[in-house]
Amino acid sequence: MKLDDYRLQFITHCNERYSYVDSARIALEGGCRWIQLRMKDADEMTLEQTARIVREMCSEVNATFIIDDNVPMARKVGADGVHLGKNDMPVAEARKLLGSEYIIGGTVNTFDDIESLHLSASVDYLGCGPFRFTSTKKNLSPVLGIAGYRSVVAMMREAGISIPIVAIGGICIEDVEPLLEAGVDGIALSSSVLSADDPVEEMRSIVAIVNEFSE
Ligand code: TZP
Ligand code: MG
Repeated sequence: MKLDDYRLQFITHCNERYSYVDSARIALEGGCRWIQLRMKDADEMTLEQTARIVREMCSEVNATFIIDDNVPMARKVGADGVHLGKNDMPVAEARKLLGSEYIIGGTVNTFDDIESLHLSASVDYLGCGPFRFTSTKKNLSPVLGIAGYRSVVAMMREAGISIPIVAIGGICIEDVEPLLEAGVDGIALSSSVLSADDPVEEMRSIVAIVNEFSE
């Protein structure tokens, strides 16, 4: 993917109003073109069924589709890639299995994490967070805030590391511009869209902010 393709990722979730599939549909309808299917507690069969549906939905609009954690599932359903957390399969091992065509994202919280990923593996983008507290993820690392991203981005530039960095965790529409101004390449979010009165419209507004910033 080129840098502009890493600007905005929607992470699927479910709540009282929406299923995982609904959440992906909302994001796509709102113009987001990068979906991560994240179903932490799902069994393999449910994950596969959902992944096949979301794969199809993404293909219809030319959106990128990646799956959290599960490398074999990404291959099985023809996803475009995976997102790997710190306790998942190591990025280097995933790269061996997937080859160079798949997108691999890795979770980082600090510049040290970024340096070690950079040295040890060919990762396509970094999911760096959390920006602020979020209940979407359990066992959250310390929050970075805007200042945290500024400093991580500065250290990356200093070290000549140019992997796209995507901010994640508790991000609302008001945070998008300040985060991009702080130097991150992209934004990943979930609950602020799903909890909006009109989630499709919320996604549309976020897409517009991101596009305006990229121009
Ligand atoms: N990793 C760090 S925070 C997070 C993940 C998957 C959840 C992001 O979702 P939300 O609802 O936008 O905080
Ligand atoms: Mg994970």
